Amino acid sequence: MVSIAEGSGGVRAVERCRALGRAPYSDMEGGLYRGWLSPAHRASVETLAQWMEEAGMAARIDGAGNLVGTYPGTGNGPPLIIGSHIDSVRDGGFYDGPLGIMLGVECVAALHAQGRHMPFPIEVIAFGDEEGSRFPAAMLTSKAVAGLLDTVPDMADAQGVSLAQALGEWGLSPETLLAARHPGALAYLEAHIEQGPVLEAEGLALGVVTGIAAQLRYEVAVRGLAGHAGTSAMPLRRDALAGAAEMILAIEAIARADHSDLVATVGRLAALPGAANVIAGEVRFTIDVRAGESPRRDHAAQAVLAEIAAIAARRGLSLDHRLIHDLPPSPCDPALMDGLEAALVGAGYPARRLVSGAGHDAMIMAAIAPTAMLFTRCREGVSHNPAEHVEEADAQAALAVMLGFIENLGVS
Ligand code: HGY
Ligand code: MN
Ligand code: MN
Ligand code: MN
Repeated sequence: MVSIAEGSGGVRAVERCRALGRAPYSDMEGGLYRGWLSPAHRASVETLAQWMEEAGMAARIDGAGNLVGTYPGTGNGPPLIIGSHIDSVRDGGFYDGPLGIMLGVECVAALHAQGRHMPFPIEVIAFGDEEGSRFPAAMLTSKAVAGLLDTVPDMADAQGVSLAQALGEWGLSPETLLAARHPGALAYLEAHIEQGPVLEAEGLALGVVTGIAAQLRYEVAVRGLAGHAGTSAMPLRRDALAGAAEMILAIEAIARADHSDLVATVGRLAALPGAANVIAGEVRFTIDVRAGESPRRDHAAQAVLAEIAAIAARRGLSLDHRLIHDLPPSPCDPALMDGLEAALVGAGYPARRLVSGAGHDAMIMAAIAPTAMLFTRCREGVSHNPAEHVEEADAQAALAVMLGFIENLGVS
């Protein structure tokens, strides 16, 4: 049994998340932001590669800009992949993504410290794009690894930098992105902060994820008539921002009325031209709809689209929407869930299974491997926020359970 010194790897994993989170970034004044292929991503990967090599791994950048650490096994079969994402939302927290990567590195460091190798290789992958916070698509780098990308979307970031150009700055290209497909894995394990309040509310450090909710995400454009704020009589206006405001409240009302795990969010909005004395002629916003099953997700999305179209018609506005993200629910593997739960109970923690409302790279990696996810407690359920917080002791507990899981996998 791989034992870990008390208060070691888990504490270091949290400290390293904080260190990465505080490193100076050129992408954004103030809050933490690591966009895929940005200077901040590059700085993080260089640091992370050193930590991987200290843990006994060989580290390399794949064709998608992911950092892949490899630790050999006594056999050369398909590897256990332990991964999560290194990118962040804008003004995000330190742990969403990096915690799962650092704990993967600590698993290997514990094995390496004892000169141990499992019957299978272990790979730790830091995915470069899970959040979709730089380019208008998400999970592109785990999709590349899972072989789910047929073409590379022609898209640019908010500064007009194209994805092809950003790849080129790393010596990569759309061709290397498409070629980043992984040959296949024994299993995929992702440790992640829960990003919700359940474990904390029940006084639990850890939970085993049963599955990940289905997601739909749209970009919407509402167009009216820009006009003078002082001379345009109210009844004659076609105010795109007032219309968007009514739509956003309608979206919220539809989700609230469902009284289920259905959630709908408008997280990004831009009003154009954005001057105080000009009636907004155009508003662009996003809609994110999620539920545990696809039919309820789809039904709610259709209700939302119908309602905002009715509001646009009433107000003399035009409306366009574009689907930019569509993920079905992703169940975790029953045998791996049992293995994770056995390791949890074996380490002295109560078994608790829960669904993930947040999306994860595990949804994508399920295309090439059975998946398992381990949640750590999240203070006050706050995430996608600089106040996001993980306790070192919970990270230490997660590490002990992950090592137990790896042992179980090694003998299974
Ligand atoms: O949106 C999500 O659920 C994840 O944080 N990408
Ligand atoms: Mn995440
Ligand atoms: Mn996230
Ligand atoms: Mn994720």
